Amino acid sequence: MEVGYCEESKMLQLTTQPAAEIMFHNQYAFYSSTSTSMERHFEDFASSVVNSEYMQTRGPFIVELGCNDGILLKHFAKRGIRHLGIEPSENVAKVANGHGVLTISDFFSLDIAERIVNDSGHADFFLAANVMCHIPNIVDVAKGIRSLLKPTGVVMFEDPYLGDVVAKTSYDQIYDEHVFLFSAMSVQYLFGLQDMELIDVLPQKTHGGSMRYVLSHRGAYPIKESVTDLIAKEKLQGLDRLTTIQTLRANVERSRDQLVALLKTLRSEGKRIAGYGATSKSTTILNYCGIGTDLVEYISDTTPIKQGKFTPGSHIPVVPYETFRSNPPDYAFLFAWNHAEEIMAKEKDFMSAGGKWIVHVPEVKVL
Ligand code: JHZ
Ligand code: SAH
Repeated sequence: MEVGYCEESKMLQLTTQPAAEIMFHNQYAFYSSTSTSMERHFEDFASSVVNSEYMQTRGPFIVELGCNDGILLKHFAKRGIRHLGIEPSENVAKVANGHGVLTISDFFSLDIAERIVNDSGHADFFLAANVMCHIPNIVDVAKGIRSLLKPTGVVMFEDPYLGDVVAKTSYDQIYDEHVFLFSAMSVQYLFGLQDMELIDVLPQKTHGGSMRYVLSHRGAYPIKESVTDLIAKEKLQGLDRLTTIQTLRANVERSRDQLVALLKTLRSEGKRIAGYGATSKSTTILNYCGIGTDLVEYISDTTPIKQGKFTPGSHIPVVPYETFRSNPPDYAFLFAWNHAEEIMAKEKDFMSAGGKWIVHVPEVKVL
């Protein structure tokens, strides 16, 4: 896996990516609704759309890209609001259907957008969470969004934010599925090519620091101060310069060395270490740092489809959560660090029995 940075578009991106069909299919391993805090987040997102200042009609049509198990769209379905999810991973789309969510099982593109316009008309809202950053032919997607959106329509999408990755050295946001790490500057550039513009930005706590981007056709709505403020902040942080990314690389290397040293020290003291959450992010940590079963005994995860399998490349067994309860390690490596609050709240027994946490973001340390 290799990362490149474009000084023209200000985009941080993978230079190669596996074919989409290898990653998104009928055995997709990530179900959005495995976290209660994410359930709450998407319920709030839905309410903010329903009560949005950009809502121009009593009968809106809402399209969502990558709706997964329906964590967001089910709130529109429940209210009887016309909606459509585009979700190529059939196993998760089926769960969404079970919640009354209407889906098309396909990869979004300009072609699909035109088909939706023919069949159902233009969209009032185009929503997406943690999926725009997954799609390499992003210019085609932006074209599709432009043709699908009503003249007064609004796009709201959120993804892990480059500013947070740089500030926290959270390099585990870089993995096969994440072809892009966006900033306000790169999003403005991308949609500017389609005569669209960024009208608001809303920082989110999810996934270790995300940004919600609000866009419309150029001139449809005033641009909020939040946009100019964030872009000024990004320039101060250096997100418009390769040198910042080179500093990130040095920080990543330091973080890796500290992490491996900590794990080795603990193991040499005879401590047992197990992972908590077989996240996509952990794939980068394990492979980049060269961590295998010599350091991490197992990884516990509540997702049935992940259990009984092995982590890609590093071959650490993924076990049911019950194993963590019945055979807890001395140290739990929090691979799902973005869910720390939720997890710490439910692991009081582990901690009161002397269990400790290893975290690597924003710094490698033991809690
Ligand atoms: P989590 C995935 O990334 C992949 P991941 C994807 N590419 C993406 O962009 C984001 O999601 C949105 C488990 N768990 O959210 C469930 C527990 O075991 O950090 C999940 O397997 N116990 C689409 O994988 C994993 O951890 C718990 O108490 O990095 C969390 O995955 C909780 C809360 C979770 O995303
Ligand atoms: N929105 C959910 C799911 C994110 S996971 C959340 O935030 O939790 C990313 C989802 O996007 C997966 O379900 C995947 O199947 C879907 N996806 C990937 N490429 C896509 C594409 N080109 N068009 C539509 N959906 C896509």
